[in-house]
Amino acid sequence: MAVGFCETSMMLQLIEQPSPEQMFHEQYAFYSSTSQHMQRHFSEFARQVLEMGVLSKENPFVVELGCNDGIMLRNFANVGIRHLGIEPSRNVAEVANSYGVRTISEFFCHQLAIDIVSKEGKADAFLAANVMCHIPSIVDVASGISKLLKPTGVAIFEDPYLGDVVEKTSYDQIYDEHVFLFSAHSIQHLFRQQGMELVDVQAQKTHGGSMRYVIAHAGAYPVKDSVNRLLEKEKSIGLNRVATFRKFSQQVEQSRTELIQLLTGIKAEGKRIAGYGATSKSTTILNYCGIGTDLIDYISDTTPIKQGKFSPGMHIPIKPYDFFMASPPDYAILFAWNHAEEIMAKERAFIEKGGRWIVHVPEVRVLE
Ligand code: JHZ
Repeated sequence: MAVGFCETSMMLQLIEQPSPEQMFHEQYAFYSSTSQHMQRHFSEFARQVLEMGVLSKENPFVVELGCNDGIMLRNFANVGIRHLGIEPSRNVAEVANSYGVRTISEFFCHQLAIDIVSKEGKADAFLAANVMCHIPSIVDVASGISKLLKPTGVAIFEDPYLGDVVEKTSYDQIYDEHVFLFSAHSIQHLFRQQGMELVDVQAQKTHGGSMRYVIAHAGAYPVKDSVNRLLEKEKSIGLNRVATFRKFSQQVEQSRTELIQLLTGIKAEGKRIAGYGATSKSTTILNYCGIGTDLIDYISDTTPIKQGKFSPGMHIPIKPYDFFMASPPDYAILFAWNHAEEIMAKERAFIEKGGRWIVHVPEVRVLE
């Protein structure tokens, strides 16, 4: 796995990626609703969309790309708003349908947008969260969005933000599914090609630092100051220059050295280390740092479909949460660091029994 940066599109992206069909299928392992915090985040997201005043009074229509188990669209379905979820991973799409979220299992593209418009009309809002950065054919998707939206419609999506990744050296956001890491610069460039404009940006705390982008047909809405402020900030930290990412790669190497030293030292004292959260992100950490069962005994995860399996590449066993409770390690490395607040709140007993947390973002350390 390797990344490249283009100074024209200002996009940081994977050079190669598995095909979407290899990643998004009927055994997709990530269910968005496993986090209580994310459930609250998406009901708040939906509330904000409802209050923005962009939905038509008559028969509004909201489309969400990659709706997963319906964590966001549920909030529209519950108040009787016409909606459509588009989710290629069939198992999670079935869960969404079971919650009354009308979902089709397809990959979104320009042609699908045309088909939806011909059957259901144009949409008032197009939503996506942690989805757009997964799609290699992003230009085709942007073109589909421009076809799908009404003249007054808006696209609102959020993804892990490149600025946070660079600032926190959270290189674990780079993995097979994350073909892009977006910035305001790259999003503005992408949508201008479709006659659309970035009109607002809102920083989010989720997933270790995300950005919500609001896009509309050019001229439909004024561009908010937030956009220019963020573009200026990105220039000042160099998110539009390749030199920034050369420096970033050195920070990533340094982080790897420190993590291996820390884990090796702990292990040499005869202590047990387990991973907490078999995240996609941890796949990058484990493989890039070469961390296997010599250092980490097992990884605890609450997702049933992951349990009894092994981490990709390094083959560390994934155990159910009960196992962590029954056999707590001396140290737990927080692979789901983006859920730290939620996890720390429920794991007080682990600390009280002498357990300690290891984190690797924004710096490698044992938490005091
Ligand atoms: P989490 C996935 O990435 C994949 P991951 C995807 N590509 C993406 O973009 C983001 O999500 C949105 C478990 N867990 O959210 C559940 C516990 O065991 O960091 C999950 O397997 N106990 C779509 O995998 C994992 O950790 C807990 O208390 O990097 C968290 O995965 C909690 C809160 C989670 O995303």
